[in-house]
Amino acid sequence: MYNRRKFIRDTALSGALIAISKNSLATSNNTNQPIVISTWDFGVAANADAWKILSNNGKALDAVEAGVKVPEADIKNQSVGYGGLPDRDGIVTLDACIMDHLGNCGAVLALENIKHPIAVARLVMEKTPHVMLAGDGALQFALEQGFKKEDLLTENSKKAWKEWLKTSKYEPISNIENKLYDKAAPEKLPGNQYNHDTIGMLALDNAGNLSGACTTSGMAYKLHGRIGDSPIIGAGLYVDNEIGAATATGVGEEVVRNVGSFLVVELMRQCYPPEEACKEAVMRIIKKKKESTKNLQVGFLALNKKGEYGAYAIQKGFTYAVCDSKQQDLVIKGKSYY
Ligand code: SD4
Repeated sequence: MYNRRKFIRDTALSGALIAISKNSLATSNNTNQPIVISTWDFGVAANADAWKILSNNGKALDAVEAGVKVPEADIKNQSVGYGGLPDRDGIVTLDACIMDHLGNCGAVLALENIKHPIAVARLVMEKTPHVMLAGDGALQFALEQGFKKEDLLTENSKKAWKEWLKTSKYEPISNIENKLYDKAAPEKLPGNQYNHDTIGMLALDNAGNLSGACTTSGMAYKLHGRIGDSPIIGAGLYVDNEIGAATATGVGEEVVRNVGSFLVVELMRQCYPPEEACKEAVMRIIKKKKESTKNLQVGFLALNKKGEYGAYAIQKGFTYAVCDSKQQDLVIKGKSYY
């Protein structure tokens, strides 16, 4: 556990030194300027669209919505939005949520046939007195708001699902990123292995406000109706404009059990630097699950009010993308427990 007293003492004695030390526990854009970070390598393209807004003095909320729409619309991305892998019944169901600097939030759960669940989540936040809409109700709301019904199951995803049906073995192999990271070709992986990667995005704008968004097709071949952490405020995403923001990726059940993103933000409130906050949240999972975490992946990503960021995952291979005025396409390998 990061020692708070030590942190305060160190900060008081040598704040400047800590900032430049190799052992510094926070990575920072060091300017308090706008910044956007997001999960995985595909976050680079998403950040680029978010950055168009942030760099024009736009709002973090608009930036994160625009940013995560990129993977949502990407037919090649089989874990978010259009083209996402379906559930065991061959149905693509999408989870998404969004949260702003005022603590407003909106979410859609198990939404079908709408390409941009994040945009619907934002309207739930802005146009209803509710936070979450699920299933048919979410679809009905989306249609009323003018969204078009579309078939989201692409030929590739249908093929992968049919392949999976041959064994129907549901076994999320959660350290799959290791294998991808080791350059295994994703198309060679059996259908049930290439099964997760959510985009979680956190942004700080010129006005010093934070927002976040998280969107996914969830675990591939899940039971119909299964909801992960991604649309659950506090689990897949949390923003507190006084402190910072956090998002999660990986096996959603473990993130929900530990209210992961809220925990990360609360740890930052206790002066944990972002990476240490993410690490402590990962350790909570590891302490409870012990041996069974060997095949489990959960990663957290955090950004604090000062623009400092960090990440930590159970398995190696978790990457995240960072974009600010100095660099637009930086990908960082997150640290990990194993
Ligand atoms: C879920 N957390 O539905 C999502 C999946 C994911 O990286 O993040 N994969 O449980």
